[in-house]
Amino acid sequence: MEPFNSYLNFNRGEILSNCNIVVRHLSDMEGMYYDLEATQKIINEDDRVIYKVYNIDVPEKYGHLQHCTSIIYPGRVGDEFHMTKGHFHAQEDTAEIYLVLQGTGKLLMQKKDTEVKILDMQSGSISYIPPYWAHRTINTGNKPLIFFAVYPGEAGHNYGIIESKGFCKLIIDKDGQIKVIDNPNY
Ligand code: PAN
Ligand code: ZN
Repeated sequence: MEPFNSYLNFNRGEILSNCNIVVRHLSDMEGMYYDLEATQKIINEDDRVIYKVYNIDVPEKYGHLQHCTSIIYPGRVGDEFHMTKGHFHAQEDTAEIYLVLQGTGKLLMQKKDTEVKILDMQSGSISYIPPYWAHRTINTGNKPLIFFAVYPGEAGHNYGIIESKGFCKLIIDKDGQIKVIDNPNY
């Protein structure tokens, strides 16, 4: 394989070449926000885009490095802030690095024994997600949250555990304050 460049628009988070784009509407995340009524209402109204991922095309193999940007648009579903689905890596012993370019948010991580860690995300923050930690990103601000991620080629994504159980914590807007609460459905 030959070396190559890609180009990132720092303000918009878009990558202009060698890329595939994943667009997640709210309907792609049904059941992941705890307010099911608010979810259904929004899906019926405009099924808004919650986030996009610009993935640079690299072989999903040991030795390579996957890299991408994620853009989480600001907003809430009920009182829960816009967020990614969240996942474990299919190869659980693989880590990841997130570098925030713009916006503010939280990085919610959880191990299988339900130990939880939440890190702040802001422009310039570099978060290290060690092996074995599931991870979800939450936009708690009023601008897009844009971050660049790098992880091992073979990591893969396991969404199933999070799709069925969620995380044990939720991050919500309570009267204009960012609050971490227990997930009532966990
Ligand atoms: C990130 C995420 C991205 C979207 O690139 O894949 O932010 O989140 P979901 O994959 O949970 O929908 C990453 O952690 N890759 O491994
Ligand atoms: Zn990941």
